[in-house]
Amino acid sequence: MHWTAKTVLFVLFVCLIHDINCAKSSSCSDIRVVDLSHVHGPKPLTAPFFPPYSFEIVNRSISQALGGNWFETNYIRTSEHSGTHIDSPSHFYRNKKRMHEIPLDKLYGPGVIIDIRRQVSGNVNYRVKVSDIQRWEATHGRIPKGAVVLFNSGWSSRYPDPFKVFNTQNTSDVSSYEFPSYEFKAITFLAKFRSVNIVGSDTPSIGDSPPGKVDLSNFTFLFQRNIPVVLNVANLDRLPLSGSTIFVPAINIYDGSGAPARIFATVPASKMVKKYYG
Ligand SMILES: *[C@@H]1O[C@H](CO)[C@@H](O)[C@H](O)[C@H]1NC(C)=O
Ligand SMILES: *[C@@H]1O[C@H](CO)[C@@H](O)[C@H](O)[C@H]1NC(C)=O
Ligand SMILES: CC(=O)N[C@H]1CO[C@H](CO)[C@@H](O)[C@@H]1O
Repeated sequence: MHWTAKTVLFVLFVCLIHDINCAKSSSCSDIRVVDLSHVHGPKPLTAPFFPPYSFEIVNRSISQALGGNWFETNYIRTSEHSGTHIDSPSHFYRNKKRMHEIPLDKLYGPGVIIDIRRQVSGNVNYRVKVSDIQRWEATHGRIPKGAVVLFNSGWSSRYPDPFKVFNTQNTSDVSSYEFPSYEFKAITFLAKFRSVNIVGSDTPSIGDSPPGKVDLSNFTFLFQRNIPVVLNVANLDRLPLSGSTIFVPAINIYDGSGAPARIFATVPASKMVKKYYG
């Protein structure tokens, strides 16, 4: 059978009605959306060695040139690596993918949330271990291919105060920073044995620097394999530990080494965390 114009129109009509009903009741697909990003500004957190953010109002008035209409435009200047953002593999690895080279199908995936809030309450320098990941798998099953793996250390409540987020008295001294991260073995486990799409956290970096030193070698292991990283992710306690889908819609910056991103998750209503939506 081949499709006549009438059949095609009928199918389009049915789809349209379906979409209208979904929009009205917001229950037909039973999907909730959770924002995983901090607002970008007025002072998006960034490391002191990046240029500061600026937001300039260009037009905010009636414009005679545009027919007497209200007209608003601004000019922003932002580090790619500020606020809730993605680091492209090129950020710390020569000749690896820049923003516009990351395929869109690598910028989303099943959400895997490793909850380390309890461990971190006793040790701000806690490092996610392979055993933390294995514990997740014992409950939720093997990490799905293409997953977005994020740890929740509770750190996002410190955002955007740089002294609290970097957890130091001297934000200019990068070697004094102390916050949770991943153990190297956990990173290699995810990159080599679980073919994840993205690794990240609610902290400003996932480097594993020993106290008083700067060592990014663990972090770069991901970039060497063209796995991007997302940082300063928000609201992870609103997600179930498994069952969400996480999207990283970052601006497709030509030659970019990263970009702020309105990261969000979709979650089946039945899996929403009860204390927020019960
Ligand atoms: C926007 O503001 C600039 C700077 O004040 C002005 O030169 C320009 O004419 C404005 N543009 C429009 C379309 O009104
Ligand atoms: C903060 O750290 C920077 C860089 O290490 C150093 O130059 C500066 O003296 C430090 N400031 C204080 C108050 O210790
Ligand atoms: C491969 C690699 O460079 N691993 C490093 C990860 O971080 C730890 C702690 O700093 C280092 O000891 C490893 O050499």
